[in-house]
Amino acid sequence: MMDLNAIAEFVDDASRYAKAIPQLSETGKDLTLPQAYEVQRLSVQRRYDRGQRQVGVKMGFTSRAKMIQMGLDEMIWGRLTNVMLVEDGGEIDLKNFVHPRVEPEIAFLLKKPLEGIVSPAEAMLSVEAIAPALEIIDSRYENFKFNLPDVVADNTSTSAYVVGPWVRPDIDFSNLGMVMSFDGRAVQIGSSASVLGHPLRALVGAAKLVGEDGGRLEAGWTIMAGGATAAEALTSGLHVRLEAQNMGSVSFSVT
Ligand code: 0L1
Ligand code: MG
Repeated sequence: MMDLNAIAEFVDDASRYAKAIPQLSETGKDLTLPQAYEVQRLSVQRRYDRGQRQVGVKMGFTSRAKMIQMGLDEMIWGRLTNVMLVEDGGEIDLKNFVHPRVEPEIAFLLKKPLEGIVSPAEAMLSVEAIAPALEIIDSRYENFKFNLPDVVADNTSTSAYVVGPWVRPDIDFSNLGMVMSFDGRAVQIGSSASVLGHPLRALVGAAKLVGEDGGRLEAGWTIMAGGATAAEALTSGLHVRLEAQNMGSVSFSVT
């Protein structure tokens, strides 16, 4: 019998103390996907017990670019807590991370709860605003290597996120250019259409997957649609900026 509580403590400590751990699946802890989501729930519960609260959900592997980069092709989700939010223009400190990477995303702000099987049009009715966003992923596994249950147990690598100015969702955001730059040099260029053909489909997927888990997306939450391009490694001193067509920009620095 696998002790899921012990594994939850193991992955939570790795993230809390920014210490790389061996892949679960390589060290005799081969989880099923439902067990991996249970480990994620238990590990994030440890964060809640330390005073953090859930403020949203992030989707993973919603673009071909991300699937190819990590060699996995199933949509996954993780939990965002309040301490993960970095203010736009703010700083992150490398010492709080193992080997962070950054990827460009679209974020949704919900005004109404959303749950279960919904159409894109129904999902849209719950959206208060959209924003360009950057997710800082930091797999706790050595060499950023994992299989699907490993990454799910590790709260899908999420570690921090930055959200730009919220804009009304009545613009057509199905195919907007996204340019992520490091110190003014473009390092990834993509389109919001890389996210499942339309980022709204990531919100539909979030409602479905979280619903299957017995939960729902809450009003006031932020839903991250998933990386539109491959992620790029962060190093000290970088200034990272995402410019999203018709939406504005978002940035942060690394110290
Ligand atoms: O947005 C994403 O696709 C993040 C996936 C999380 C897993 C990872 O790439 O570490
Ligand atoms: Mg992401």
